Amino acid sequence: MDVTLISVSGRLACDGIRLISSLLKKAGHRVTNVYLARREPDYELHELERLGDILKNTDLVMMAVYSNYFGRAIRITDLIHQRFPGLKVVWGGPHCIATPELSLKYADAVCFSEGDEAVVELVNRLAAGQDYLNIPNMAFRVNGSYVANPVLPPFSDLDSLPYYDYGLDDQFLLDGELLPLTMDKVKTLTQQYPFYVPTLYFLTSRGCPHECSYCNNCRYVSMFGKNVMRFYSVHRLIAEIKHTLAVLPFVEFIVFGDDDFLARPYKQLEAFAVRYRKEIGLPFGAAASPRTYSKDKIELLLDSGLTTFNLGVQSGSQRVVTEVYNRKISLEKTNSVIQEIAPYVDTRDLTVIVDFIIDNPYETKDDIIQTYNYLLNLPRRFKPNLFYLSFYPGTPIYDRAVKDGLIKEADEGIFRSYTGSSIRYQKNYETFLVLWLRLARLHPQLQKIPGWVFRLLGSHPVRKLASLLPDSIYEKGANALQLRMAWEKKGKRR
Ligand code: B12
Repeated sequence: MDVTLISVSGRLACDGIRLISSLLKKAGHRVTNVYLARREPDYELHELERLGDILKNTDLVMMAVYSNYFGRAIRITDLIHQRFPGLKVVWGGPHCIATPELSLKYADAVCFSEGDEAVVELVNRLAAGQDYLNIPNMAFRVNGSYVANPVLPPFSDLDSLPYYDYGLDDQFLLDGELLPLTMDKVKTLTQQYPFYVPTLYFLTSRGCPHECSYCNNCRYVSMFGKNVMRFYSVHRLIAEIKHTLAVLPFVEFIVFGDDDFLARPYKQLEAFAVRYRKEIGLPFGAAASPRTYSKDKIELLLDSGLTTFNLGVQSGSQRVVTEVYNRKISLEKTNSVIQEIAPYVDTRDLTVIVDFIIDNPYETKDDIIQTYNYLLNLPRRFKPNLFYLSFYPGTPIYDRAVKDGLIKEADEGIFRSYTGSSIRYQKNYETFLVLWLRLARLHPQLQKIPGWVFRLLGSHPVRKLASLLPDSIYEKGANALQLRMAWEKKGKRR
């Protein structure tokens, strides 16, 4: 069958869609990949019409959808249905796992869990003209109603999967025109926030040991009771990284995108670290939580090229960490991890990025000031990363916000980018302070401001005085700081 795979994500994809492409090719189907890898400005109708050049020769369209690009997926799907009546559009990816029912309002079929087996089965059966409506992990509209088939157990034999498809054959980029993807373009598109060097995102496992209330992993927990950890073998990992680097020789940095890279048992991590250092040798970054962190694990990785380490803290308020985010981690434990890794910034030149979530309507001003104080007490050379809380469907915090009338279901506006947005819920002095402190920590000139100035700004009397001013001032101030950060990021890109 002739399949067109469209990724609507505003970044060049390095996720499941690459795997779907390889799986379909391995099963003997012809696959054309199209990336809509531009975040802004959004695609205009005349650009989307260009897809027609490919779609006129295709038998089936498959689209990978993140919630942030849900609106984009709807526009393309509607356009395809108008221009090519009868051409089926199948959706998959994180948004469909999050909310299959809503996705099926627009798509002809939806993959609501992992697609490794379901996608090949679906395309094979369509090609053979066989009935496909009972394929597990898939949902269909049957006589106008939503019908979801049973879900398969989590796919466990990761080593049996083909390598991700990074080839250039039949790969296109939509950007004004429909452009054949070239190595130069791939190189440019992989140099993005936050590293700005050609970066490969690579996943070594599936699953997550945590159940944070804001994360899509909760959907897997609700389907399976837990989000079972599964690992690629070390042998297989090294082989795939080598293969991918041979295809993308310009890559300078690898980010292991696993939700928690240190969830892998020590012995396996050790085998990986030894072989990685010897056979790959590129600097790499990884993320983990204080729960899986251990000194011996991090030292293994430091010896094999770890240069950037992301630690999720999320809030300086234990109440928010526990009650709002459902993270079973004490801030004392987090602090002890921070103290333990702090020396590596100097001794091993390690960049430590500490993640926090801001603009959460379930925080009080006192919670926010606890985050401010937490940030203030972080070792100076740690880099704070602030994410704006986004409510993704299928997560407990989304359900809570819908119930509390904070958001409307299916409203595209709620899926804001969590890396660069405007303040929506916490238009106050405390949030302004948090954003200001982040800028001060990252900006060389502002780093000279002594600690007592920040402590004074966060003190009770100053907060009391500040609360006399209207919130709109802090909203404008916070958004100006965000813009300033965005501007600096842009500067780095040049
Ligand atoms: C690595 C990663 C990134 C990397 C690379 C992402 C990329 N697009 O290449 C970076 C850091 C760049 C990133 C950025 C963002 N990410 Co991210 N990311 C992840 C992470 C940790 C792993 C993704 C992955 O590779 N998974 C493993 C693969 C195998 O799974 P998969 O992609 O879901 O594919 C399977 C199925 O979905 C299905 N499938 C996939 N595509 C298709 C297509 C069809 C047609 C079919 C039928 C099936 C199908 O089959 C696949 C195999 O089983 C996930 C969390 C997670 N554990 O999944 C978050 C996650 C996907 N990211 C998320 C988000 C929100 C973002 C951002 C929007 C954040 C922001 N800036 O605001 C950006 C957007 C990036 C973009 N593309 O524009 C959310 C998505 C939630 C949602 N409901 O959409 C997740 C789930 C984390 C969360 N918060 O819950 N991300």
